[in-house]
Amino acid sequence: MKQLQNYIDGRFVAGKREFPDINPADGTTIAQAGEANGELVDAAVEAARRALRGEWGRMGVRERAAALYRVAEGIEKRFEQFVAAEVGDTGKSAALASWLDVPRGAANFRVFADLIKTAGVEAFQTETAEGREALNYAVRKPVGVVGIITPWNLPLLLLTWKTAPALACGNAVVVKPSEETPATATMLAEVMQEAGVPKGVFNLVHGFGPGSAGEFLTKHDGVNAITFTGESKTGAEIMKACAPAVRPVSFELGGKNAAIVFADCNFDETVNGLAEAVFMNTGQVCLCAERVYVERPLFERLVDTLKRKAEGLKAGWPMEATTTLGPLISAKHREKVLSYYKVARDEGATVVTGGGVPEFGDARDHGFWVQPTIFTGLAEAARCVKEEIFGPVCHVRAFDTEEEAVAMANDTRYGLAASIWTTELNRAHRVARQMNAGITWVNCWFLRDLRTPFGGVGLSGIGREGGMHSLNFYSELNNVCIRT
Ligand code: NAD
Ligand code: 6OH
Repeated sequence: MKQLQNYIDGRFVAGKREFPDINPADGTTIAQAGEANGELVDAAVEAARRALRGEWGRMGVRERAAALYRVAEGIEKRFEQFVAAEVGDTGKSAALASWLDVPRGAANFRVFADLIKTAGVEAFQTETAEGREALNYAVRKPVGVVGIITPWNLPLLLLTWKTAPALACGNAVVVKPSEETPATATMLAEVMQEAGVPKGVFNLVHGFGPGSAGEFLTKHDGVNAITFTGESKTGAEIMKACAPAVRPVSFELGGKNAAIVFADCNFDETVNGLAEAVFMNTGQVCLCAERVYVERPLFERLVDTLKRKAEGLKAGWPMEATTTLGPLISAKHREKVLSYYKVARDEGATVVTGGGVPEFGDARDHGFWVQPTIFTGLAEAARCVKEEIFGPVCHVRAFDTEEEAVAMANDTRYGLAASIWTTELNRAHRVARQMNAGITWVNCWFLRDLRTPFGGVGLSGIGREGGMHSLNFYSELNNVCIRT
């Protein structure tokens, strides 16, 4: 059986205990990962601190950027292997991993290498009271050792989204991928080694959250900042762990995202967009729309067409070209999603389609599949309209006025992403500006430009990453003021 090891100080190191890496498509164990205990997390942090004092700490921007380009090339050279590893860990289709996860893994390194080479700093000329002048300019310095903790839904994409800018800024990192998806992170360590990234710059520890590598990392005195993507309640725990040392955090957390569909939308484009926004990656994208608000004249037609889209999804083996829907990540997550399917029915929902578990009559029956599901008829206060489910599911509700739609969309403690579907330009601008969200898409969804601010409000996160926002989190600015 394949062993997935930690990567510390440029060497692969076995864990102190092993845990299984399970394929969600059929429940089989595909590898064993070695959990890092406190001692190994200490070793990883110390290696990172040494790297900052060594060759890496002295390296100029151009040389650092060159290392990041080599990492991007290393991912691309092993493209098919990365796809297979991501597919094995998540059950997502090879088509999706080839289109989204793996290309973004490489793109993240290229984009931040480009950016760090061209990033300027602020400078101000200041007149003093006595008529002299001062020149102020900010010097960008690494924060130090950055702890990076990521979830299982887009494993390589999210790990590299944080690792690339952290390294671009000259930090050393200790990454802790989700225990559900250890494979592509381990391959990334191999790529780092092959790309000649100096030892200790990129360290990988495997394990869980509480009482394991995740918690050890967040509480470690040698870590200068934590960046985390995952559930809001985990974010709260990490914040507590970081509080005593006032360690800065950057959080990309959950969502309960709304889509607002106006009767003047381009119908076909809208339904195709919504089908992606609700069901992509089996609904396991923080940006997925779980609440769809539709202007009343379009309600029945939209529900009916979205239902046909849901029923047309092909829950298949990941490597089959026709597959458009994968399983959920784990038995535990399926229990959670199914419990929400039940809660919805108990709360009086109409089940338009789905609501259960598909039967295959083959090994997939041991995997963690659920049917894509659409509900209508719930009150806005219902749990399934308020709480993040993180599955292939949405609730659709009719609205009569723009004001009502905006009010319902914004009535959430989350605030990550919204989408608006309309062909009326003024309305698009007017409604977009009112969205209580970090990201608002108009007539599209999950269309990314990596230079843009990315993050959420409320329970959806703290801070923004993307472009200069990432560089600003992963660096400290030292303002130099010179009186001339
Ligand atoms: P999770 O919070 O359970 O786990 C995320 C990571 O945190 C894992 O690596 C886990 O081991 C670690 N962890 C758990 N408890 C910890 C602790 N006490 N201390 C330190 N580390 C700990 O999230 P998940 O189930 O892996 O992912 C799904 C969630 O992630 C959803 O809520 C989803 O919305 C959110 N998400 C958000 C974004 C975003 O950009 N906003 C992106 C992807 C996923
Ligand atoms: C959440 O599941 C998706 C997050 C996506 C990004 O962080 C990104 O940069 O596209």
